Amino acid sequence: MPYSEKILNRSVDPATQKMLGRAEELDLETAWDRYEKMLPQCGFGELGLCCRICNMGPCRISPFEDTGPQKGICGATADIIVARNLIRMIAGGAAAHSDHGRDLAHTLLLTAQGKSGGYEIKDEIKLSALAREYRIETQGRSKEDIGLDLAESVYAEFGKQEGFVQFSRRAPKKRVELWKKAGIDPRGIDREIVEIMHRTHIGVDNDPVNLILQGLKTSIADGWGGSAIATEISDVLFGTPEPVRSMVNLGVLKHEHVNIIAHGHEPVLSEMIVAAAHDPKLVEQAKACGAAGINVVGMCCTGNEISMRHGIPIAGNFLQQELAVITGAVEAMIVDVQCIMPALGDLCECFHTKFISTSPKAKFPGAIHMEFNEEHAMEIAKEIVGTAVENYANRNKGKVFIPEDTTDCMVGFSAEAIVKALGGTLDPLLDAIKSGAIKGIAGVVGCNNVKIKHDEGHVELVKELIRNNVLVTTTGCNAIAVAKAGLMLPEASAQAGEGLRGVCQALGIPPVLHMGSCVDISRILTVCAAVANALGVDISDLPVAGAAPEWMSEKAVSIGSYVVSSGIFTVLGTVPQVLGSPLVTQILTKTANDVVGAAFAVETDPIKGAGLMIAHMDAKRKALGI
Ligand code: SF4
Ligand code: WCC
Ligand code: FE2
Repeated sequence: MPYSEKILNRSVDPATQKMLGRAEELDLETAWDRYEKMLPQCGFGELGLCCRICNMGPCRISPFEDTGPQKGICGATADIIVARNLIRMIAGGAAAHSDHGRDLAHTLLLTAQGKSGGYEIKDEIKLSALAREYRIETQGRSKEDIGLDLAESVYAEFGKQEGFVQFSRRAPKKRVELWKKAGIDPRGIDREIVEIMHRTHIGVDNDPVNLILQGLKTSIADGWGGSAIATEISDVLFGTPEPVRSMVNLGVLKHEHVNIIAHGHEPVLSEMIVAAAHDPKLVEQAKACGAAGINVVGMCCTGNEISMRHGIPIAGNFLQQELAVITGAVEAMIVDVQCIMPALGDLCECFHTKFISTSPKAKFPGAIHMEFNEEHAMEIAKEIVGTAVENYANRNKGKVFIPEDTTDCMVGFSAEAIVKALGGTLDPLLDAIKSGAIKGIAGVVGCNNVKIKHDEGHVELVKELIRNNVLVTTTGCNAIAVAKAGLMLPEASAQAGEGLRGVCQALGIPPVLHMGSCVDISRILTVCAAVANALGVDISDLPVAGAAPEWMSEKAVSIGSYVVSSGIFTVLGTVPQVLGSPLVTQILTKTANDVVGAAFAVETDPIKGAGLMIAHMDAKRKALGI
């Protein structure tokens, strides 16, 4: 079926195009329609020039000197307002990732105490490695005893008042010294987030540079702290990912099965849903209802988590969540936290789909709340799956429309798995970088955003990078976009430049390595730190670059900030709300180089964005003399 110009402009993904056509047929509204109704978006907001921090406001600064106020009622200038708004976004993002990490620490604590319902410590090698980092005794101790000490140690990172966050010491010495010198070495995770909220209260910190430095400090507490804890403790509890085959896109939903989508972020819930779906009684019950079985699939980062640990298929990325419901084939959309559209409530009411919220932190209009807790995890997971199974009888088969599209992919390249694929040491990778077979390493991450054609920014940028012999690592919704485009298969090395192709063929790996969910960007940092340490240089000396071609969330703002703070040049594909302050824009795109040895660039054209990254890598190679 040929699609309207409108649909073709919304997404490059064929399954998404089909579902947008279906949504039109059924007269159902999606995020794209709501975006169109929102236009024109507020110009003050777009520039970051609106302040509602106190009740004398809202205040807005005119971008043109002669046409309106240049100061808020308290006297705050555009620079102050933009800087405050920006770092409040960092606080939101860092809080989200770090709370995710905290939940994992909590689950490990309960598991070590024997109080959790169904979890166990799966990766003892990782447990011991982390214990060593914290100088926890491992000799002759049970995994539960070690786990208890580790849980208490990582838990303590959140409320720490002085000192430093342990995992940040994985960074090269030079990097840590630089953070200390700039005053941005975080003392504790929660402390830095709280300090942002304090400093941005009316009448506290009114120096844009000082504000931004606190933003960077907090973001480091996220990337090297909260996110790293989320990643590492997930590995301890659920296993460190290893390469596994999986499938992506809406075609993973099945006509004859009970379809359950696990959407959100934390593996604590989704791991149990996956396990519960194998329960023989529930499978039997599904069959008694006329279904062929139970089909659990993931969405957004939950999708990444269960896919890389179990090969569970991923239904789609952020902008596909509504479309999944519109297939009419979903018995339950189970959610925990983050990136879940409240629009799902009304939409699910147009179908038989049960929208099930599970976290005490995240309730939604139109959702049934089945609260999850770690103590009774398995029991509750079975109850949730049971609800989905019962709902199969309510599916209206005449209303089902599942696009056939699926793509195979290979996922699960943890840092450990990469080293393993390299034969046990980083040397083959270092040699390939030195010889120029691999020009550099890119981390391409982040969301979807209705402001940019869905998946196009992701796919085009990544294709251009691999064509130019850049090895790409990816997480989050970028990973899902790129997997849908078929780039996460060893065969995709045919699309890579000659050097990268040779390396991929020799190792049997794809040119784009799936490293996990958004918190797993900490894995990318770990790899960069290991490469820098092996070469005896700082991360900022390496031919590496980051990109977030379609970013939208506050988490992405925190991510971009810690990636730059770690010394990695980063290209943003959607324009951040900071252009109202030439000073803040200048700090982010130029001055940051003098402080942390890296900066941001904004480039909405993905090919040009890739070009900036490649030019950066060439310059770094030259400086290294390779
Ligand atoms: Fe206006 Fe200042 Fe209050 Fe912001 S803090 S709303 S700029 S008076
Ligand atoms: Ni991470 Fe962005 Fe996806 Fe949400 S799941 S939409 S923050 S990239
Ligand atoms: Fe995510």
